[in-house]
Amino acid sequence: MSLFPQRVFSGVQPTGNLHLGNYLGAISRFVALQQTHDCIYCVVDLHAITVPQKPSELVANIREVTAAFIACGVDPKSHIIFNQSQVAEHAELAWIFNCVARMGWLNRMTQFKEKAGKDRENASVGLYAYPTLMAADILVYRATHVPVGEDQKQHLELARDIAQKFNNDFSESIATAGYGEAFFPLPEPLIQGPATRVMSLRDGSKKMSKSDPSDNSRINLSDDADTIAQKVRRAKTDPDVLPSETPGLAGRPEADNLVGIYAALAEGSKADVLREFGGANFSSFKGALVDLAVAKLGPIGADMRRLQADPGYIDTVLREGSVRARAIAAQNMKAVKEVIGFIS
Ligand code: AQP
Repeated sequence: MSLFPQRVFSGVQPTGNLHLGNYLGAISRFVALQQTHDCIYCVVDLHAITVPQKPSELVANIREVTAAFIACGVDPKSHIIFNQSQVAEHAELAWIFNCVARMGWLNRMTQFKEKAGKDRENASVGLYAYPTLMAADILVYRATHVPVGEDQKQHLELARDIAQKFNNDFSESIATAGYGEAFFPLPEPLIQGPATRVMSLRDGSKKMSKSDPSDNSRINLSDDADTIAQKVRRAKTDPDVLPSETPGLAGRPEADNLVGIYAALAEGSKADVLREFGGANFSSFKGALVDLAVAKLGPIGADMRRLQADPGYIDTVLREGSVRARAIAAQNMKAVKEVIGFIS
């Protein structure tokens, strides 16, 4: 049982093409957690520049993610929405964590291997060190819970390892400074629901991703009703009808993916969906999925467009959120410096 007050933190990169996977795996969970927790949601722009970004696109993408948070139902008054680069303590704590984390730990990170690919020598140092910045994002608020998609599980485990090592390395100093046995909580991943890993609509073995060159592989939150309908109707399937029970989805990745998407949008389970659609062919199931996706995502897209038309409002939300986030981060950073032995 953690002695730390419960606090939720999570982030989304402003790298364009925000999609259904980001919504179902992360942002829809952010919304739900507001009922039970204090939440801090961050547009992680420092993470975005680990790969090249065009400045004019980056600024638009930061506003797009902010608009998505608000349009999906995150309340910037009761909780905090801000962009990472306005709170310098993220980068400051990340440096300290670079000195706590071990090379061997980072060498095991599969996302770096996937993103750097064969051109590893040419990848930025930032892309390699991405997980230590992510640990700092969470721990600078001493957050206890982190809603993410399944692809972030390994990075969360690393954040826990870093927190644990910091607590061990500085245990005496932490106790002397009056923080008891541990300064940082071990943050828990919240990977929940039937769509924690939404797959590409074109290939059930690949994650739905912002950077997939095929726009038909994903449903973007900015897609209009016709585009959503077209993409769902063209989604890859197999020749069989839908099974009546979940074990029947084994070995059928595309069917499993579409059923998972339907379940998550309907806020039910895959078993519920198969009870209703077991025995149906894909063309009728896809028709129902189009109706549901348009009903759920249409209003979000429209609200995002309305919000993005007023960049002044979005920038104010981010600025005000940053002031509130910085107040928490600065206090924790001051304590970290004291524990380490810096003079401040
Ligand atoms: N396909 C997905 N299914 C479920 N959750 C997903 N997430 C991402 N893709 C899926 C979750 O969305 C949150 C924000 O992700 P991110 O913006 O930080 O970066 P990402 O994981 O790198 O997103 P992409 O779309 O996959 O981008 P690229 O193409 O650049 O690799 C996270 O909680 C993530 O788990």
